[in-house]
Amino acid sequence: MKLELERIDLREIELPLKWPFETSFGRTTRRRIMIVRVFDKSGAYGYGECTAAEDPFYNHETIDTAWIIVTKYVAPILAAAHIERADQVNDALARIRGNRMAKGGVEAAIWDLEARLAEKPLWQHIGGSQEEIACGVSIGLQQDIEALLEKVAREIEAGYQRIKIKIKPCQDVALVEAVRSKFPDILLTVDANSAYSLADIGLLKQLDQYNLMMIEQPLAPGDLVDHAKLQRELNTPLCLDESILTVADARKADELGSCRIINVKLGRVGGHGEAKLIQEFCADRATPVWCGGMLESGVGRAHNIAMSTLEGFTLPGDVSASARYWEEDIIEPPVTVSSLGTITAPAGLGIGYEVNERRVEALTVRREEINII
Ligand code: OSB
Ligand code: MG
Repeated sequence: MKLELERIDLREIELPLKWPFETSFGRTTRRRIMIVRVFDKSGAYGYGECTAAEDPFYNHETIDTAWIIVTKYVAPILAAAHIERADQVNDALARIRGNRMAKGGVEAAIWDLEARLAEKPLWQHIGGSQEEIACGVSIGLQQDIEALLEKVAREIEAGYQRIKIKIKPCQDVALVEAVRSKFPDILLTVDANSAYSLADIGLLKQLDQYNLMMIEQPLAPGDLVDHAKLQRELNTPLCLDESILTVADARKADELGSCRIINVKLGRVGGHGEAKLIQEFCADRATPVWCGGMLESGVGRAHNIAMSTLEGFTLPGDVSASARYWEEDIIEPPVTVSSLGTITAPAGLGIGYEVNERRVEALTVRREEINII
């Protein structure tokens, strides 16, 4: 069945987080989220979420830059490309350099649309095979170590299979020491969000004694060479997040030895097409990948679940229950996690969750309709 794209309905919704989320680059208390709905001429539609944040601190994009890219470039380029299948979108949008979160929100919506037209769950439509996915949590920087230990205890109790804690200079070894001594056997990782440089190699080496599953993105996004130098000095595997935007980046990181694990974020890599290429490449190289998170609403979370069912996703991801983020999600039912720390891929068509359109309408602070002509 050929797609005939007609229009994009862009919305910005505001959604307060239940608890602030703090990383080495800043603190988020409420999300401004771009929800993308792409219609085709038959009236069918698909949903996507742009994972750009409010500020350009994780990467260069923001919801505001993404809004411009989608309205001014993505829509007309899709029109000119006469897209007939979702797997053509990634290549068609390659002319737009960077801005992968902007492109990825639309690309994901078109995959959902195509899955619904094919009357299939999205996860099957993109080629996923793991009906159950393994879940971990990402715990932000806390006020003090007691608060951190309490959070870790709560998430372990809930069943999550892997705990990741955020670190930054002066809040690193002591946090890991405290968590590891209280929880000697858990799968534990740390994420620095690029807060260190090679000058910190002595400090980063101290982390080797805590049996961490990985150290995520210690150095700057462009520092593949420095990550390789660091990896040679460490026993703990490095995992790259911010550094990996494309399958070409994954290949370079692999050739250089910059990491041993890759975090794939659907938005950061520009959508399901590129995510699939990265996990295929990594599966060939026996490099484990897992699904990262960007504090998504239910729409982005549902796409993350679908992506996580691809065969290369072998480690627990940062895909966790809606209730960890929101009083009330914008999808029904909300995403829940079993006591074994798993999510079952939904059986419904497309993303497999109903979008609560009344709630989306009530949360909308900006809206724009763009024709794909
Ligand atoms: O580095 O993985 C990250 C959130 C915002 C920006 C970057 C990151 C994160 C997270 C949260 O770690 C993951 C989640 O729970 O969605
Ligand atoms: Mg990260």
